[in-house]
Amino acid sequence: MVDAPVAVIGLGYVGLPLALLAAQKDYDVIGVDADKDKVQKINSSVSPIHDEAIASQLQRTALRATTDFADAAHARIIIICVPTPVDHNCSPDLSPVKAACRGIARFLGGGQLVIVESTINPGVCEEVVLPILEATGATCGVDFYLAHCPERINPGDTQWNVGNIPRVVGGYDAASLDEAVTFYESILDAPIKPMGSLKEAEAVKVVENSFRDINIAFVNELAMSFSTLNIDVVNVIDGAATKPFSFMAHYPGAGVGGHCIPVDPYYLIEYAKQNGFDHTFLKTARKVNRAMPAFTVDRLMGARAAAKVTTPKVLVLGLSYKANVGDLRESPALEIIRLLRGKELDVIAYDPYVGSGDDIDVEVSTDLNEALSGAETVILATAHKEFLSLHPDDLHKRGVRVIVDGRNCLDKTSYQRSPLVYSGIGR
Ligand code: SAJ
Repeated sequence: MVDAPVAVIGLGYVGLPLALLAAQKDYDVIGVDADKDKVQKINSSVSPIHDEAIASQLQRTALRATTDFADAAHARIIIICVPTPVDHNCSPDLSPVKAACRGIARFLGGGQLVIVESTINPGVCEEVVLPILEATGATCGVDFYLAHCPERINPGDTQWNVGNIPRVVGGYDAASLDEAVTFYESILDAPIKPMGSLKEAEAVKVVENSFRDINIAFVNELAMSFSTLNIDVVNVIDGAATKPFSFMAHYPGAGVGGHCIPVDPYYLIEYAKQNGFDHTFLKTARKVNRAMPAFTVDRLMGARAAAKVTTPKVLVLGLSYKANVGDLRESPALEIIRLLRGKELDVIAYDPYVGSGDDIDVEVSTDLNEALSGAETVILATAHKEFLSLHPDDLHKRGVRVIVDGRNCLDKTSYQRSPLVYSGIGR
């Protein structure tokens, strides 16, 4: 057993894999989470998330979970992995991070290393985290150390995982940086890049996700433009991607969801604004991506008119924000449903990873064939692997007359040869 007990605060898609990995590397690990059902599941070796690897590791881990911060008082290394969402005004919400800091502040003073993994904008460690941690009299750099190592978990990714993803680390001071790099070197099989400051490490994550958001916005704008020019944007992107350098393919779709990409740019936008800079480009990209659900619904209304469909029922295939995961956060499908209802249409949904119990106010069918038989109009909003083999003849037999391929993941040619009216996003 490594002589440095670890406490992981927040046992979600970031904290739980990290806690399991540290425990696997012979650290004495306790996880703290506010959700007692999640804690109870973990202590019963049941995975609280759809993840086979997590479920398997839980069968053979010494990790313990608790809802009580006091159970983590003995920890030498404390890692904060709580969510950093935005509120309905797209303003950063640091309340989970603040609550986690308040939970651990009273134990500081024995030279602990506090690491923040949650995605935060530059300045949060020094201007938000530090004051809370020092509020009980402890002094950073003397009584405890502080570092930031932004999480890079990619849900659903079978190649990159918490153990092999390269990381960056920033420290409050040299000792904090050194302690954090040493810890991550002891659990990761991946390069670790020390950054020059906490702010540089904070900036890395919001920059890498803003990079993704603006690139998706670029192809989404192309999709809207090429729809009027009758050019297949997917073929054009694939053509551009044959260039072996200086091009990175992204693809248009029904919108940008999840806990990272549509959220992280706002953390930078807001902090820069507070310091006198207006990120017009980042804001424009966000505006383009947020317009995609409406663009998708417009494609649907045009296709219905072309097919002279007047029946009100619409089937939405896919509710989660990303293919082959069951995560509804910021999912474009939910905005699409809201817009469809605004047009007096009746919506039913089917998602193999989401059930009616997932706190969602739409009728969710449990059977794909049954769902397909009930609607003349279909929108594919998430490219789950179960949908990729849908054949137009099968849909036509079930009475489907219109399909909008919101992720351009179906075989356009076969659909265009069928009696169905097919519409993609930019093709
Ligand atoms: N999307 C597009 N077009 C694209 C790529 C994505 O419309 O070309 C949409 C997706 O449908 C989804 C949203 O954007 O609604 C986000 O998709 P994502 O693939 O970026 O998935 P996330 O949100 O899980 O992003 C994570 C991020 N990882 C971390 O923040 C640690 C992100 O940095 C990764 O780049 C991303 O995974 C990834 O590459 O898969």
